[in-house]
Amino acid sequence: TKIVQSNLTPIPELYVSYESAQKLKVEAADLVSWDLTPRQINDLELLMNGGFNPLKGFLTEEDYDGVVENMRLADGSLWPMPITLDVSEDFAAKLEEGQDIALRDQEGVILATMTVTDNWVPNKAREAEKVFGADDIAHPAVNYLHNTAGPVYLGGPIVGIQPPTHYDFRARRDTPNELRAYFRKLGWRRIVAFQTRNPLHRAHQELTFRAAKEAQANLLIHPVVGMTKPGDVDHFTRVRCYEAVLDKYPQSTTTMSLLPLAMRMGGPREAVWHGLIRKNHGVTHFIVGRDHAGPGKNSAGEDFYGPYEAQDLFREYESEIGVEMVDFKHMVYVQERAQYEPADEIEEGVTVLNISGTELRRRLAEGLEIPEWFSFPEVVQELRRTRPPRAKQGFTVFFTGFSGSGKSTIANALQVKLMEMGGRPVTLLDGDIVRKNLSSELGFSKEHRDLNIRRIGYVASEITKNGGIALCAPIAPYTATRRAVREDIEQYGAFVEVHVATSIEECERRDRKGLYKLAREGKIKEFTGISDPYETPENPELRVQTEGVDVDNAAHQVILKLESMGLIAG
Ligand code: PPS
Repeated sequence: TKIVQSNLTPIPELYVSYESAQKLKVEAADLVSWDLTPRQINDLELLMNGGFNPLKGFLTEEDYDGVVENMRLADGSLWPMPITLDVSEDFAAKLEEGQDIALRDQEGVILATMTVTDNWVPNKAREAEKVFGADDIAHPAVNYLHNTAGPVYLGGPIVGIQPPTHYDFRARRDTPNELRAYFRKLGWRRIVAFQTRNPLHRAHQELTFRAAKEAQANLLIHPVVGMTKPGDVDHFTRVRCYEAVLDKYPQSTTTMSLLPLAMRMGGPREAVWHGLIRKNHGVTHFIVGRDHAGPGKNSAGEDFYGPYEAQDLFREYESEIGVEMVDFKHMVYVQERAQYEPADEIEEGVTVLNISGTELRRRLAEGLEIPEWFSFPEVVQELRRTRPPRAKQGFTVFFTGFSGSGKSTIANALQVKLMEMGGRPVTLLDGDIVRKNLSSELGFSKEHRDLNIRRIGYVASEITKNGGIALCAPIAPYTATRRAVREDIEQYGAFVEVHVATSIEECERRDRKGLYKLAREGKIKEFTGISDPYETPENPELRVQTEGVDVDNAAHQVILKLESMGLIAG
């Protein structure tokens, strides 16, 4: 393929002039406002600064259909990822066709206005199937689509007023045009970009440097600092790691810039999307690896995409993307020669060393050695600062089960046992206590139960983040809500779901509070297990039976689980 030198000219942005922006800000005070979600803020930033060129706003229905069906906008241009403004039904219902709305950040600062030309209810199952390959919520973007994104999409052109504010790493952030200008200034004509959402270790440094040499190009490390996969190392830590690795490249061959992209983990389609975004940022080459932007395993435990599907799709569209693909060489460490070499160039009989991502996390979690051949000491030091060994991190134990199943009793016993051990503060967020304090205004509708659980999850995530132990003991009858809480907490520490599996018959037989009787008589409505659903956890970290088991033993089972997970020192 012939790659056309493209960074010599600026690309179109959606911002108006400073004067118009000042005027618009005042006029927009009268407009109906939408408060953007974190993902929408990421999308909007790249829409406005030209990172998503040729898009001129959030997709219209016609563009969306084309993108979902065959990766093309209505005008035929290649675009693989739906960039949609998802909103609530209530918000969508109050809009008229052609109405201007103000798009605001989470503090209420106006970033843009949008003319709403399209307002529709998308077929999310179809979007999941076509864009991500399966309607399976084990896929982070499909989960987002069904459980976070609003039910209605708005589409229409954007008028950019100002970019979202960032207080972190400002000097490391560049718009597409700023990067293009930088490349022009340095006389860089061939630039290979490396996309990443992970800390860089020696193998990455080797492979990126080799890719640059092979392409006879300069290197742009282009990490994503917007939304990435739940559970990833936070971008603050990663950027400090990247800065350490940057010093390892020969001077003036390599630069780094932070990209405020919200990833979808969409594998092949995502690779094509990444290529288009990098093209807009003025690069000529792009590294696509094995399992590029892979979402992990599906609910059947299999990979969502083949390991080289992303490379294949990229290759197919390479000339249209306008960026040449450099395929990732899988680099491995050869002990005899004390250096990294491409796996496919190694003869038989040599000793190849490797530490997988899982093994690295294990060593960090347990405070074990991480050898210098694997990663740079500066990087390891940063990772250790952020990820102290598990026995020093905060965590949450989340009990779920029917009313009267024994959740609170076991949680109380556990709290005392943990306090006896000492080391970390313990907070018990019992169902009844929470309902008295945090959630006193709530009832037992699905909506109210979800709100209640999300509040508990929020408090538990703060406790976990700050190195404490949170014990939660609500009924928490809905799988999706429990999963959302898990995601909130796993950013900061372990989430240990304990299903207290006392059967509904046994709970009713015990009827400690006399509530089952009232529920049977219809005096309490929406009673879990009697007149309201309970979705049994399928894969809890632990399931405890309480029939014929005393409380002390049940709490001890949890302690053993915590020990086996490395959360308390044995
Ligand atoms: S939920 O679904 O997780 O928000 O419920 P939770 O906050 O744990 O509250 C459950 C306690 O409230 C009492 N109670 C009811 N439970 C279920 N359904 C209905 N309709 C209901 N009305 C009152 C009940 O005592 C629960 O306490 P526990 O400790 O679970 O027995």
